[in-house]
Amino acid sequence: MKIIGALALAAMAATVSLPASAQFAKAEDAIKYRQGALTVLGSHFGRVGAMANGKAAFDAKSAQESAEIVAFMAKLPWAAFAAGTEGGKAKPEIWKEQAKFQDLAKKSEEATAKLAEASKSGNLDQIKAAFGPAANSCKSCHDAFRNR
Ligand code: ASC
Repeated sequence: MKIIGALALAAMAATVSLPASAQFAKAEDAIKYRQGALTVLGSHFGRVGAMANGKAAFDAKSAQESAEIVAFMAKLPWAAFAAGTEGGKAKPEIWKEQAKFQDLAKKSEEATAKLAEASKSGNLDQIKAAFGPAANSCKSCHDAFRNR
């Protein structure tokens, strides 16, 4: 029930406003949290992507549901890359190039918010148009900051 766990963490994150450093007792907890959030994000992004790329039948309601989950989840991982939480697939560059990392994180939030907005139209072409930039925002951060 990894997804339920991640959603429970997400719900907690939405109501807790402590500084990131105080949210996780151990680096391992932060790593689990950000991987959980990104796993849920990736799963739902994949569902929208399958429709955008014609690999799954378009279902406007389910596309919107997933796109809104993606946009919400995209707000969560970044606070879990606090100082002292190096590890997982994260490259050490994250902690050396904070401005660049935060900028890419913000771009992902913005691009996924636009995808969620587009999904409300129920129009596949609008979803397709917003999906590409969102995918690119994931990719630029992975290329710079994620180990394979
Ligand atoms: C996905 C996924 C990513 C991004 C990225 C886009 O579906 O899991 O990490 O898209 O591959 O290029």
